[in-house]
Amino acid sequence: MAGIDYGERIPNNVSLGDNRRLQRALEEWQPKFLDWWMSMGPTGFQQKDVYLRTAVSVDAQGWAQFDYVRMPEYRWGLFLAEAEAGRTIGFGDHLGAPSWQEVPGEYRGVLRRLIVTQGDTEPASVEQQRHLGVTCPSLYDLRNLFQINVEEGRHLWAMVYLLDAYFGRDGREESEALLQRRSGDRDRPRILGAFNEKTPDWLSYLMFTYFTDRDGKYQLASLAESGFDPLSRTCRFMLTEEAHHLFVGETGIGRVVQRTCELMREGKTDDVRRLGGIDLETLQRYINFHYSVSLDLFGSEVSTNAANFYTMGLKGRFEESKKRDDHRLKDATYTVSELAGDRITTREASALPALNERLRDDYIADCQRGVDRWNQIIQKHGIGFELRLPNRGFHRAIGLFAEVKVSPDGLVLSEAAWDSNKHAWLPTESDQAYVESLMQPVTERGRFASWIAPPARGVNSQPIDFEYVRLT
Ligand code: BYC
Repeated sequence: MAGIDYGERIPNNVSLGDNRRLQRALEEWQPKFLDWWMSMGPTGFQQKDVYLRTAVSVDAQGWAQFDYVRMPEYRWGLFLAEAEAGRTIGFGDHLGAPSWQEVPGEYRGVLRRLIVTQGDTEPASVEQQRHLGVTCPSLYDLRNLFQINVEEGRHLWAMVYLLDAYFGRDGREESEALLQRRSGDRDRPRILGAFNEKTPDWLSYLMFTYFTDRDGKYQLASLAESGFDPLSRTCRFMLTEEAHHLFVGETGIGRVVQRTCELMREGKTDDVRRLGGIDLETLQRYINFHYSVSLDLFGSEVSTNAANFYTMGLKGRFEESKKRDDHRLKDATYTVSELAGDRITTREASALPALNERLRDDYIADCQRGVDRWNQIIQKHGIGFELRLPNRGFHRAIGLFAEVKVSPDGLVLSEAAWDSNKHAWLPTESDQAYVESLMQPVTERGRFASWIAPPARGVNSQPIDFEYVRLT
């Protein structure tokens, strides 16, 4: 990349053109990223023109430029939200001190671990989604998939920027390792559980963008509060992109619900599988699965790691600055779940180690809002069915509930009771086979697969039948 115009090739607002050390690190990393993108990124469409949004600056005009781009030529940029003059640390032991512009030496390892964990999820999701393009339900959906994929790639760049610019040699090693772990690989798995699950079909993908990307929103918002200013600014800009991913999930599942209801009404039947739709019971089982694996992403209910991240000033609460308390929480308490025999109860715990649970509570309330909107669609069709979030203890692998079996209604069950009921609560092999059978590509402009309604509007004021991906 010697002699290149960095502003053109790698749009940025981090003065990349003046930073030789960072240039050298990226010169080494960028070709490896491209190799990873070509071998682990979207299969089959790398040479197609896709109508994509590219961020070329952080202001209102520059952050969302739309044009046809081939994905390997996407300009992955490095952006931080504008600096806030005089920003101070908003919580923990360093409350009120100037925010750090360099890595605080005593917290170096912990901070690096947080950044690596965040960074690891980004390429993981691209790997999980790489085979979806060939079974797209429409050109509109195909384009949205690729938009998300390139932006997850950019979010990886964002974390690699922090590692390369602020952590020296060990940061560069971590940047490489981010390209070496693989989702679902037995020997080199991705760090967090949900990112090693398969995303084999478009229903799973829409659920993932609703539930798992929403964990991203809450984790990024907590990191955006960080006393380490470059992390805060990076995450603030990432959140602007994240909104589109959540939109794809919420409207996507809403469109599936809409289509199912239309088929139920038109066919005067609950058996929409006969008509090429996805029945509401199957949707409920997919919700149960994706919601529960996403709840695990918040970690244990009581976690000294979480307390330390906060006390050190590295990771705050969701909307920390809007909260009216002492922002230190040494004497505060918070309600967490507890197992009392076969019942789930609550108890007051110290607030600091309960921070994961608090963030999970914020997340749960947000998840419920979308479910309510899907239920409104069902109600409008006069159908007596309600989608629900299962109890937080259902199907968990991390924390208090990992050791027990809990029904969607929150009853602690024997292994036998769980085994005889789980097929009613989680996607079965036959559900998966049915959903897979629906995954036939629809690539004609303006047409949509049988199981999903068209969106209310197109991308960037384009019509719904716009050629979002040029396949010829
Ligand atoms: N799977 O004290 P604990 C996104 C580990 S998503 C596997 O309970 P802690 C995106 C944990 O690492 C947002 N392991 O948890 C979405 C720890 O291991 P060590 C990603 C897990 O540390 C869609 C041990 O268990 N960002 O952006 O308080 C598409 C004890 O853990 C899991 C972040 O997560 C799990 N689910 O909290 C694309 C933010 N849970 O350290 C992108 C950064 C826990 O003892 N990460 N463990 O070896 C964090 O803040 C924290 O690491 C966690 C865990 C909240 C994840």
